[in-house]
Amino acid sequence: MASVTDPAAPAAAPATPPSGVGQIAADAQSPEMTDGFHLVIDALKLNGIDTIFGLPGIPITDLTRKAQAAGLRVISFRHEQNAGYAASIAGFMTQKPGICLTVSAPGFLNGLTALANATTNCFPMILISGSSEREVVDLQQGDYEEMDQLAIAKPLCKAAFRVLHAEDIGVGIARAIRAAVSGRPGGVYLDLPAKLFPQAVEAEAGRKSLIKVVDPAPRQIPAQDAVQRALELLKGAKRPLILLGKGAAYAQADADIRALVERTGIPYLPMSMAKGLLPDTHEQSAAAARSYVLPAADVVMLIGARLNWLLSHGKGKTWGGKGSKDWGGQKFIQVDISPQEADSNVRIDAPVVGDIGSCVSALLAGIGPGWAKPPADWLGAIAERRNKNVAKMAETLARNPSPMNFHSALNVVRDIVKANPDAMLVNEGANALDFTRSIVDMYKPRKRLDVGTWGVMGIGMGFSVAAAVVSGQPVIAIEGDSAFGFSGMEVETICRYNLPVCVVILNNNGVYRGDEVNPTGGRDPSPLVFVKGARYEMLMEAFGGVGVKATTPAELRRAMEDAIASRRPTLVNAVIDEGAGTESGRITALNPSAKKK
Ligand code: ADP
Ligand code: TZD
Repeated sequence: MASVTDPAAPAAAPATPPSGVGQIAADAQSPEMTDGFHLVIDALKLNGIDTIFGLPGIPITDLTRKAQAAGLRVISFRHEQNAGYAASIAGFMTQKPGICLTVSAPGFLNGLTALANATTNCFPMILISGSSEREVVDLQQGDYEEMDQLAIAKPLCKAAFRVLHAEDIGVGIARAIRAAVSGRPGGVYLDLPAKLFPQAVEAEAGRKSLIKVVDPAPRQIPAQDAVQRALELLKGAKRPLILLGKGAAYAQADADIRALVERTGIPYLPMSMAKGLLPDTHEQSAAAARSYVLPAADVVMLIGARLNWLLSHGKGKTWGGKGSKDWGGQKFIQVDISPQEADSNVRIDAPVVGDIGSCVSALLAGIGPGWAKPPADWLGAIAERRNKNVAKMAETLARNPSPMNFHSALNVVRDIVKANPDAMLVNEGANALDFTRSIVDMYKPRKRLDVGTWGVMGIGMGFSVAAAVVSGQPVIAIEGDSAFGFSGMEVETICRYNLPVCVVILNNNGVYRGDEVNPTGGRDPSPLVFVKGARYEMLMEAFGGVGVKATTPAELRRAMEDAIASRRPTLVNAVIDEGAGTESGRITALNPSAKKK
């Protein structure tokens, strides 16, 4: 570090201020120096961070360059939102905070959606954004990309910090890491003003200022009486049910969760991103009998799942309640790291607060070999419905209509995933999401990544890039044509890094479906449709990848098999019936206009 200058350093700074900040190497005798750029990189590396997802520009261009030079993997995107989604899902997959790096104001705002989404989904992520000169921003004097980013980020994330002095970078990164991964994971904002980066610090002082975070996500052991209470409730149940959520997938307590399910013999339902925690073909899976088990169960154990809209708030008709808001009579056990989660929608009779690994192992300890399996009539009733529904689905999947529909296309995807259980599956859309979730079985934990708690469109290509980078496995992205459009430009990123991603667009020419018309007969198309016959595959070809148009299941199968075998970036434009699909997919009931009808 020979020629670092710090514009913030006073002209006549004393030779060696105690902090070591603001020093310029003058001659061979001068102490070795470092600066803000390097301290950020060193702090991340010290804490085991190996990848940054971002987009360069003032003031972080040099940070991306220097990070790559220092051996970090820097994945550079075409839009910050996609970099942010990539970081968040990397956090979900690894339990380490995913890092997204953005420029000031507009870049920051582009990344912020992903940060808020990460917080909502309990994914650990740190959005590091460069920002403009504080003095100018605070006086609102009109700086380049002026914005009070810290204030804007605060309500949308779990924690937000700003570092003004290079000597505080170590503390800033340590706090950000702890906030992201401890307790309920979430998004953290770290504001790094432009002036921070070139600040010079004596290298030795800099090194000493860094913190290697010890035990960033400390185990949280549940209270023994809480575990007992839960076990008693479970023991007395006639029709028990276990609900696994993505918190259970995140916890990486796979073997214990499987043991808990199998030793108790209790039927279970996986939430979308918990699919594969146990193989979807497991005989205790009640997924194919969901609408029967939710209202019929008497005791439900939630493990890392919230009773939010995705579970109809734990009440109403879904749960056997008489009216839309009535309690169905179930007793709930909730295993969660957040003590505030219990009673958020309905009464929780047995909250078990702690990390899922510790909670499940404590529950297992209380479940001896003499544990009685659930009553046979309950298991029999579920099996009967499951078998019936599975047979019905098999019939539908076996049909081969022309043009293709969701089922005949997804029947192919189902086979491909079965043959490649280590592949990652990314999924977004409305019908494309709902049908894939129910048709495509998952066999291993944390392989299915989707729109999550918000049902957000746009995660597709960002998640795909991260899934490939983090896992090294082939990635299959099943996309609605509308959903794909939100992040489609990242096919260039996929080609640039030569990632083994196979994007399949279930193309029905529009949002939900593609056959709506302008009721006035005017020239503008309906707000819900796109260009008919769009050649999405050519987008991938534009950047050197493989593009395939598939109009039959056989063509789709061949294209996907080739993509997996070759590991080449591939986009399959799977043309399906434009009349296939229902408005809003399976959540039509939430759509106010549909209700009015
Ligand atoms: P899903 O959408 O799959 O139902 P949610 O995102 O609603 O799942 O719920 C996940 C829950 O898991 C959150 O309430 C969160 O606090 C909890 N959680 C996340 N990680 C852990 C963990 N390691 N231990 C315990 N609970 C966790
Ligand atoms: N914008 C964002 C960020 N998230 C959203 N969820 C929506 C808009 C609304 N929306 C949905 O909820 S699904 C969807 C939109 C625009 C697209 C559905 O069309 P698709 O899938 O082509 O992706 P299907 O298979 O045709 O239903």
